Amino acid sequence: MNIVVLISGRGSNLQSIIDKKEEGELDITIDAVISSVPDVLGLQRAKKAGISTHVIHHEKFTGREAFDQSLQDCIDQYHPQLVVLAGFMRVLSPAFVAHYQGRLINIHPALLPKFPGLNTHRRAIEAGEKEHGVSVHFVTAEVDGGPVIAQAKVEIKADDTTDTLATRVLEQEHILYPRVLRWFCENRITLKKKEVYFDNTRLGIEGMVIN
Ligand code: NHR
Ligand code: GAR
Repeated sequence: MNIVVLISGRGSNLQSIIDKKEEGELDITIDAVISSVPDVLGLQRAKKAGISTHVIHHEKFTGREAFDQSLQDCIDQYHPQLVVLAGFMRVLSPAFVAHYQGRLINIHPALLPKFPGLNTHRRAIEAGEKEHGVSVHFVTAEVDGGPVIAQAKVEIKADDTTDTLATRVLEQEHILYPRVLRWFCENRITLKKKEVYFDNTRLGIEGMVIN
């Protein structure tokens, strides 16, 4: 399976995918890594793994449409089967999302539909949640509102800070995203009428819960 990965920063999720591929546990080709921000660590990680990189710097565009069009043109030269958002920080326009319907996924650090958007760890602690975690979902026009494919859960401890919680969630992210990609490779995941199917069984709103 050919994928293109979109990033905006550190790229630790990208690294987890590269590592599983290099361990021979993930039968994918990463055609390219595209960053919306220049000079980020994720670009170095990609180059180190011999992957083509592009920077499409969002600040250089006057509107979201122009940025999204440039991103789409860059992606489409590779004809990927799946486009993978991994710490990608720009909201994508409805036209962009429609173009990749069923083949655009994101990893979001919360148990969706709880805590869409930013600063999820702080918000989960402040809300007094007992558990938190990470979701992989299909991207739709509604930000972090697309159908969930899978989740991993993390207990929130009384002494957790945003940082300690983020660290434990990130550990789960690095397990969950490669696993979901593997399911895609095995053709086990499909999107039909806004619902996710795993081996032809329709999943609930949590998707597959791996822990
Ligand atoms: N685009 C669409 N249409 N739908 C989704 O579900 C998307 C998306 C783009 C990105 C990732 C998401 C996350 O996992 C994602 C999902 C950035 C923002 C945001 O508000 C929100 C959600 C996500 C990513 N970004 C600000 C913006 O104005 C910029 C913030 C910044 O640059 O630091 O685009 O959390
Ligand atoms: C991850 O925690 C990811 O879930 C989150 O940002 C981090 C990126 O880390 N994504 C978002 O918040 C998307 N808006 P990484 O660059 O090291 O993979």
